[in-house]
Amino acid sequence: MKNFKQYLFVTISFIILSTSYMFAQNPVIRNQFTADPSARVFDDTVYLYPSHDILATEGKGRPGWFCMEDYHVFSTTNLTDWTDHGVIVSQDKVDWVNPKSYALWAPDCAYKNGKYYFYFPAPAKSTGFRRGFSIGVAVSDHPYGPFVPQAEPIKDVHGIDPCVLIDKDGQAYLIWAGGKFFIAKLNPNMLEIEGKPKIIEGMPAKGLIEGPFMFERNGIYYLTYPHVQDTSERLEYATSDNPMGPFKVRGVIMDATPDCWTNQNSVIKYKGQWYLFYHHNDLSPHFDKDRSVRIDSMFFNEDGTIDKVIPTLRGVGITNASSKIQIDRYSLKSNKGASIAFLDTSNTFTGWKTILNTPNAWIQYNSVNFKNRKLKSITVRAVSKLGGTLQIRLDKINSPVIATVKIPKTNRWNVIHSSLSGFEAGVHNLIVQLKSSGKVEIDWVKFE
Ligand code: FUB
Repeated sequence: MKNFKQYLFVTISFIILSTSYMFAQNPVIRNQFTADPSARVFDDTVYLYPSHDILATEGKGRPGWFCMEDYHVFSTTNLTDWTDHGVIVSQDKVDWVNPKSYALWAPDCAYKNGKYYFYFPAPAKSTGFRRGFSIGVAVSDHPYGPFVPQAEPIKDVHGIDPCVLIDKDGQAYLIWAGGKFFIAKLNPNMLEIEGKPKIIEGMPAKGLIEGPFMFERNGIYYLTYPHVQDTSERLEYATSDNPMGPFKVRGVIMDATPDCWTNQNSVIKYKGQWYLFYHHNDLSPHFDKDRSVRIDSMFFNEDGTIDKVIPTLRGVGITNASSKIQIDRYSLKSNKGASIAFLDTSNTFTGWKTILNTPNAWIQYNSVNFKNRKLKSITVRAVSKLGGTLQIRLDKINSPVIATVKIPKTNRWNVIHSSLSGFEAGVHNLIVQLKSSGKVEIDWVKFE
């Protein structure tokens, strides 16, 4: 009985402590830094297994470098509201991991025969940080854990950034990086490889460092990966008719950016749409080792080629009109007088604000669900030293005004309500325009 009570207490505390909701839009997780996203669909739910960047401090990691001591898992059924299920693996709970390494790099998770297998790279105690990484496995009955780590890493596998492909015939493959990309069949127990690793042929000779991801579509095997063509990583893809290769490089999925040296990726199809998960340093603009996961839609052409994905702040998913709409994650904005800034530069996790400071400046946030015809008012959280007037429109900048919001003259953030009328129920693009002179800063907008 005592054990049962203890079990109940631990389980309830786990649920209360670990279930918190994230914001929608890019970046998708805003309560911590997340990188190297491996997204997987299990039972119609999307699970996100990212790395977890933290800031190195004295005695904890190497200042100025990546620092990662554990992994969280997140889930969603609408790509908009994310639940953080808490820590699933941490370096101090894995026997073979060097406890001083703080280098739990890019992971992946796979489902096979009723179990979930979480693969993660880390420097082993036996080899030391400088001698390279091993790859370990933790096993669970559920995609959100608890995961039990194996006592030893996978034999004969040395490198980083594991990815698992389960082929149509059920055969599982482990793919990983180590200067080149490697592949090996996994044994049915998912804990050992069959034979020796094979180098994946056909890939660029230089600039291939990390992050391979493999999936199959219409009989074509796609290998997507970061590649340093010039000075930082861009995302490319290669294809083959066999997971073991050889592969042929086909093109660029996402251009490199100067702000964040790394990029990493995974690809899923969810509810009929393909999505690219990648990362950027949105919440840490001055230090690109603290990254954040983003999602954008990805499109295939009829011949199987992939269109380049243009990174957006808006991200994916439909936003409910009655939720706090973060219009700073905009789809479009006027060339003049509209900008974005952090609400609090000393704590970027508080998010961003929109600044409109020129008459007629506007910002547009796409795909808002106004299906509830009973919506009667708009609420805006805003501040304006001189006061100002906002006009709200749907879909087009010259469409009828559905609400006018007067922002009072004050130095304090205010929540202002105004009436709403004349809109058609449906999914619309929301436009917020400044109709006065003076500066208005907006945190969020919502409809009731
Ligand atoms: O997150 C640490 C390393 O940086 C990953 O393993 C790489 O893919 C790169 O994002």
